[in-house]
Amino acid sequence: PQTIFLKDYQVPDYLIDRTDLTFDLDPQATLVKSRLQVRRNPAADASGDLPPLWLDGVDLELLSVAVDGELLPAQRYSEQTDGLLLTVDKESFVLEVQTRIAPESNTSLEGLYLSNGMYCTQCEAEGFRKITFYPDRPDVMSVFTTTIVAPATYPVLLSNGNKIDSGTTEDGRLCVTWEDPFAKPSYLFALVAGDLQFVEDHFTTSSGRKVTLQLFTEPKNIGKTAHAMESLKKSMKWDEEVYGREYDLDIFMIVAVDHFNMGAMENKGLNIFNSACVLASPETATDAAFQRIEAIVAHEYFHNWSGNRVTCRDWFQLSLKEGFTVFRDAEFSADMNSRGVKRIEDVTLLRTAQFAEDAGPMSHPVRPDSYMEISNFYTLTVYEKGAEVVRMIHRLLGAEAFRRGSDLYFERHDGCAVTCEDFVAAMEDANGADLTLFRRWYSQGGTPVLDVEDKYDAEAQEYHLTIRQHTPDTPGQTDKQPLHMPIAVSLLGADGRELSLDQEASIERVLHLTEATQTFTFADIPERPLPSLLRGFSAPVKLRYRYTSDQLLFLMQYDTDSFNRWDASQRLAFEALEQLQRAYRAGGEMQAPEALLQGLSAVLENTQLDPALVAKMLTLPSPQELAEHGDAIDAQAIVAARVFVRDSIAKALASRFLKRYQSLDQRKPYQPVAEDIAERSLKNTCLSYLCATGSADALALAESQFMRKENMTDVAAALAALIEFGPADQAEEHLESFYQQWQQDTQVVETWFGLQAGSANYGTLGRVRELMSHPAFEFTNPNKVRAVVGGFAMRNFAQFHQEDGTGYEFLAEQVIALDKLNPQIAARIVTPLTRWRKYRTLEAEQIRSALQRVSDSGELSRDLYEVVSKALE
Ligand code: B3K
Ligand code: ZN
Repeated sequence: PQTIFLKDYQVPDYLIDRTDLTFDLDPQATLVKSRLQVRRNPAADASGDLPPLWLDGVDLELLSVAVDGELLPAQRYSEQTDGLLLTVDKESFVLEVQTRIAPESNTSLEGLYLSNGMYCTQCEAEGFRKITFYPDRPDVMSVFTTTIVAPATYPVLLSNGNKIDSGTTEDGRLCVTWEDPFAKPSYLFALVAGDLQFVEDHFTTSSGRKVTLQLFTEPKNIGKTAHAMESLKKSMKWDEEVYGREYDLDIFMIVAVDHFNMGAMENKGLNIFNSACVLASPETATDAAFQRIEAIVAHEYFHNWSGNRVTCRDWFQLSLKEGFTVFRDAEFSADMNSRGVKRIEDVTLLRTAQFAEDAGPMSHPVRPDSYMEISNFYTLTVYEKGAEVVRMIHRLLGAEAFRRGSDLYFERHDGCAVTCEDFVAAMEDANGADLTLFRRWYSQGGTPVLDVEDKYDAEAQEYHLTIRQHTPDTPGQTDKQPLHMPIAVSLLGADGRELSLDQEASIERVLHLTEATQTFTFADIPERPLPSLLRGFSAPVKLRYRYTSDQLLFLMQYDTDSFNRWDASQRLAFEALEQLQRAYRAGGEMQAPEALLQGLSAVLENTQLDPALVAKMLTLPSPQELAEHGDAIDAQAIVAARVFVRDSIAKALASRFLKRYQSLDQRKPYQPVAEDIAERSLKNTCLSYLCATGSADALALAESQFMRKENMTDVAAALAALIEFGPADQAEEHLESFYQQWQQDTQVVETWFGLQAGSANYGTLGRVRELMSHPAFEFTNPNKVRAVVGGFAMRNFAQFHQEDGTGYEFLAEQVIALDKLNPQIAARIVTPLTRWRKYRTLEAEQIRSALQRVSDSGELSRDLYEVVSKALE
């Protein structure tokens, strides 16, 4: 496969002013007629003859090509494996192309495909070329009309924009035409056809436009739509209030689809969602699912401006829309729920998975320089680190200035396809700011490491902080430059209060770090302070400062920044876990982590603290996060150390866990609101620790909670505890009864699969293989593959890393099989095998050889080839 470089970007030779599509739907032979108004791009190089017109096209059967109504003779075009090349003899013309496609055979879930008999599309990034021949690139923006013809068994026929016509053909088929007045790139095109039901609501925008909101599902799921609809209305309101962004069409539709490669897609006016990311009811969905739905509905809605009205010039700029939109949805979720807890969750993901990506073979900057397959670059770096980059701009400029910048960005570039540079320039121009150095965040990859030292000068009453930054080499990038970043700092006095830092008595200062080494001085500091550094995780870095255990305990007790308060608990836990890993490897005795136990005990007693924050502080870093921290990883040592610490906490704090569990077990009607979610999260954290002791009383509590069936959050938490810590025969019974109750519900069955495959105790390789032959398992459904194969390989560290290496072999086998059906999913799920260099020799060799087996298995898709070849390099 070819590598594509950002430096080779050229503007398109031709533009498409109008795109008229007609679909005659059939599972094996859908006829697609396209009529394109083509025009020479005035911005393209005008010297010489008219260049040929290139149209991307993959897996299409070409039926005919006509220009201005005349069928084109074969010598005027040539069909190639990935497109069509036409000779051109005029500046503008109408091109008509007819193709045939087979949605039923499309298992890649890209382009037009069938999910449970429903037609749907996924075009981002390059799926439209599987529908018809087209300049399938985001800088070609066109006004679309779409006509859909289908048998009467598909009463719902949807596409982008407004419905302008509907009727019946002579032979009794249904026919509907949609028109989208906003010019858009092909990746935002969507079509849905099925026997669907919908719920409807309305939203009136700030300027008085009444927007119809519709959410479509298969009939069996219609009762699970309320939460997404509420989330949509909240998002619409929030985007008006916080960003001044109004919705721009008369209708906004969401469709739930069971077979989907990712979470959802922001197609103009017609968002398509993975069912798991939109459907919820208290009986079937956990709190985490409710919150995820709210966030994803918001994310896709926010794309209407940050993505659709202003889109990307090319796919290297993907973070322009994704980083910004993730930042927007994170702020929305923070406003709707607990801000501190949301930040902790996001940073945990970043530290666990994005840092690992940054340190792995696929490492790339927020704006990559090259790719083989763009689908592989919908990454944590582009999304989450990209959002951190936007967050830093927000921090450096301040909220008001940031808003001025975003206003200018939307105004300047409305209707255009632009670059990350344009975004930064708007932020600068609106504020007279200078982000010259800051731009390096877009081009330089890797996770910066900050080393902080401090000095207190009692005589001068001055406190000095010296920060040294360096970013390690990453594939293809060495000798990194210093980055510009905001470091938010407070200084705590001996009484635990923040010291005043200036005349206005500010308690926090944002330092602008721009150099490799820089010293910051705080004047009028009357005592030696304890620094609270990088508050709110103000930059996506690894910060090292030699805190003593006592200092961390102090921060856990007094820091008013909830992120740093939590982070202090994590630092203590890391220290303990790392020490215990060393003891395990040396065959020495494991000592209970006294400081951590002391800190957690105080936290658990503190009823003033947000219970969700307490739950987070009680949660140990995951094995995956511990692995990211280490090198020459010994997987068994990680597992052993973590189990030891968990059991030490469970034993030492058992009576406190019980007290807290009982006080929180209030049996109120379920509501997915922040306060209740917080209580349930602490209650279930307590339950899990209680059960970890293996005591019969504790397991009885879990059993009773499981039997009461009050809501899925409590049921799933109880079931997880029972299968992790309870006797095997009882676990089997509970799993069986759970399945019997919920077998008709796809989302719950996915939860059930995931619970088992991800269980350290229960999810053995043998069990995982059994799950894969369960009648409810479907290899062509990404959610089920993610639940079972992903649950095992990505969330079940203990079993996946069994010493005989069979876990790795199993994953290789699944990846090879998946690649034939769905390359995008294969290329994602192979990730754990690509990290082999991080492990000590034994595991590294086993993992590498599994990866080699994938590489040797025959011709790989471009997606999988890119990931595997880079990992073996
Ligand atoms: N923009 C889509 C992602 C498409 C991924 C294509 N492989 C969802 C989102 O970020 O909102
Ligand atoms: Zn997005």
